[in-house]
Amino acid sequence: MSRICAWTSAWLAGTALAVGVLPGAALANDGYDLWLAPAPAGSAQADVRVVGDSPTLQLAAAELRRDLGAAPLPVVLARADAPELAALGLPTAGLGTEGYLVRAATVAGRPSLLVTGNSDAGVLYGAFAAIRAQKTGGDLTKIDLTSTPKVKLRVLNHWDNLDGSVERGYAGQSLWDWWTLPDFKDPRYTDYARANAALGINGTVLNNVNASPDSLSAAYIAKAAALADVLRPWGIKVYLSARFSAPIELGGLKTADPLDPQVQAWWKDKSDEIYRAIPDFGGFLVKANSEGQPGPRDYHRTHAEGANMLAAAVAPHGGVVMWRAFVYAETDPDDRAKQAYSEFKPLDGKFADNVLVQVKNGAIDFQPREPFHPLFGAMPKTPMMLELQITKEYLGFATHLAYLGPLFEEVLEADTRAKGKGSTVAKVVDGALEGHDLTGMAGVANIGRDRDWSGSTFNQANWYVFGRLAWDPTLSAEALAREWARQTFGDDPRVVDTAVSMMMESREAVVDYTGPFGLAHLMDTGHHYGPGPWVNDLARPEWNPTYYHKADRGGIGFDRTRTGSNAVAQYAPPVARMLADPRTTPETELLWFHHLPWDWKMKSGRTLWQEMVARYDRGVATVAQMQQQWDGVKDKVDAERWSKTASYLAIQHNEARWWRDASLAYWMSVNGLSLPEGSPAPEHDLAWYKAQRFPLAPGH
Ligand code: GCW
Repeated sequence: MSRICAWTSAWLAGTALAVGVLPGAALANDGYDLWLAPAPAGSAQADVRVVGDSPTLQLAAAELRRDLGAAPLPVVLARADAPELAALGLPTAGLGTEGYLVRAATVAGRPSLLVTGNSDAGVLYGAFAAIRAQKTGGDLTKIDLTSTPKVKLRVLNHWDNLDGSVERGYAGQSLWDWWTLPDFKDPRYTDYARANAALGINGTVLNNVNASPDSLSAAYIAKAAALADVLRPWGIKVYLSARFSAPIELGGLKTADPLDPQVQAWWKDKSDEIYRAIPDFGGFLVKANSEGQPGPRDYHRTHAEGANMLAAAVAPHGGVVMWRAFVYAETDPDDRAKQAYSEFKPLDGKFADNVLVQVKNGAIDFQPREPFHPLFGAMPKTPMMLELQITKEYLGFATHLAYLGPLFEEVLEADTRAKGKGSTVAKVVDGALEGHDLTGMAGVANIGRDRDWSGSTFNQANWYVFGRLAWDPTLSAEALAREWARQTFGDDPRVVDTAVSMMMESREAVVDYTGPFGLAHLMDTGHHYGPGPWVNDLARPEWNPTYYHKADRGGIGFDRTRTGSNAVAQYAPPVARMLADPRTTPETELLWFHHLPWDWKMKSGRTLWQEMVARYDRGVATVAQMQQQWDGVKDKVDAERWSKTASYLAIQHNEARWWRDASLAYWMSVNGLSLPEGSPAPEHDLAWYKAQRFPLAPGH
C-alpha cells in the first residue's frame, strides 16, 4: 500500500512511544485549552468586581479570575452607563455597541484596571482583550486600549451534517451532538463559545450549506434553540443554513417558487416559529443553485428574488440573509471563474436591505492561492460578505501545517481599484468603501470533536486568525501569529520565534509543492486529497484538473485574457490592464491568467519550467526546514503537543514530496522536458501516482 499509510502507522507508533516513555508528563497538554490556558495552578486570582449584573458580566469576571492570575491591579467590570463611571469622562461614545475600553484608571477612589463597553458583550470582549494583553507581555498598570469591531457579523460556518459528519471536516465528528440535544448540553459547547468570544466571533451557522430540510423541522429548531441558549451569554447568535426547497420537503407544497404566495407564507411561518424558540436568531445562510442544490433559478427567478423572499420572512424579527455567490453550472460553457460575477453583478441594487451576498475569497474555490474574487468592488449597492475557508480542504487537511493568516491577509489587502487606489477588499468587506453598515465575514470552521478541536495545535491558529481579522481586517497576519503562539506555547521567545517563523513560511510552502505560479485545482477527485493533475474523465468539464491547467506540449496555464475567456475584464480597468499582460501580471498568479510556453522567460531569467521545478523543490525543502525548526524546540514544548506536531510534519514532508513528484512526473509526460540538473527524479513512475486511491479519506 502507499507510503501514506506507512506514515500513519509511524505516527501511531511514535505516539505510543511518547506515551510509553513519559507517562503522565507526555499527557500534560492535549491542546484542549486552545489559546486560553488558565493561569498556572496555585497562582493568585485576580480581584474582580462587577458593577451591575448580567450573565455576560459574570462570565467576563469568571474569565478574568480563571486566566489572568495575579493581576497588578484590582479589576472593575462595568458597562459604560454605570453611574460610578460618569465622572471619568471616558471616550466610550465611539465604541459602538460591541467595542471596549480597557484602561488603568482610578475608579471609586481606587487605582483599578477598568474594563468597559456600551454593552455587556463589549465588556466581555474587553475582558478577553485584557487577558490577551497580559499574556502577550502587556503591562496592565499602563494599559489604555480601545477597540471597536470593523465588521458587524463575524461568523463561523459549520458544514456539519445532522448525522454527525462534517463536510470537509478533518477534526473528528461534529461538535454538535444533535442526537442528545436539546436535553444534554455538552460542556464543550460552553468552551466553544468562550473560545469564540475571546476572538470577537459573534455568530455561528450550525449546519452545512448543503442543508438537510430537517434542520428546519420543529425537533431540530428545538435543538438549535438549546445551543442558542448556551451561546447567547457569550454574545454569539445562531444562524441556520436553509434548504431552498424546504417548503416542498417539509411543508408538502408543490413548489418552492419564491414568487408563490404560499411559499412566501411558509417561510414567514417557519421564521416566526424559529423566532419563538430563538428570539435573537441571526437569520439564514443559503447555497442555492450551486452543485445540485435547489434554488430560485429552478423557477426562472433570480437570486435576488430568492434571497428577498427569505429576507422578508426574517426582516420583522431583525434577521438577515447571507446569500452565497458560489454558483457555477455545467450547462454554462463559460469559464467557471467568470460565472458568479456574470450572474450576480447585474443584480446589484436588487437585494433587500437585510441581505448580504457572501462571496468566497477567490472565483474558483479556496485554492492555496487565488486572485481576489472580481465581485469585490463590483456590486457597490450590496453588502459583500467575505467567505474564507478555515478548514484546509485544499491545503493538506488537518495534517499539513499551513497558517492561513498570510492567505487571508493577501485577499484583504488586494486592491480592487473600484474607487481608485486603496479600494482594498478589506474596505469593501468592512463597508468603508461604499458606506455599508451591514457587513460580514464568514469562516468555514475547522472545528470538530477532536480533543484539540481543530485536528492539530497549529490548526487552532487558523481559527484564531480568522476571528481576529473578522474583528479588524487590517491586523497583520504575522502579529497575529505571534499573539497566538505566545498565548498557546507560553513566553519562551525561542519557541514563539520558531513557531512564528514556521507559520509564516508554511502557506507559501503549500503553494509551492501543490501548484506554483497561479496553478490551481490540481487535486484528486472527490476527497481533494493529494495530486491528480492528470484527471480528465469527470462528468462536468470544470471538475477536471486538466480544465484548469490546460497543459500541453506547447505550454501551460488558463488564458483568461481577451484571446481566452477574458475573465480579466471582470476586474476594474487598471487591474484588468495589469492582468492582461503576462509581463505585468504578478508571477504568483501568472498561470491563472495566461497560457504560456514552457520556456517563457521569468523575471529571474530562467524558464518557466525551470522555475516551476525550483518552486516544487523549494516547497519540499521548506517543510524539511520546518521539521528541523520544530526539532530545535523539542525540550521547550510539552511532549504531547510536540510529538503530534513532529509526526504531522513528517507526514507533511512525505506528502509534499508526493505532490512534487506526482506533479513533475505528469508535467514531464506532457512537455517532454527533463528535470534541471540537481533536481531529484520522482520516486515512482506516473502510473504509480495515478493508481493511488483513498476511498476512506475524511471529510467528503
Ligand atoms: O468546492 C466545494 C467543496 C464542497 C462545498 C462547496 C461549497 C459545501 O468541495 O464540499 O460544499 O465548495 O462551498 O458550497
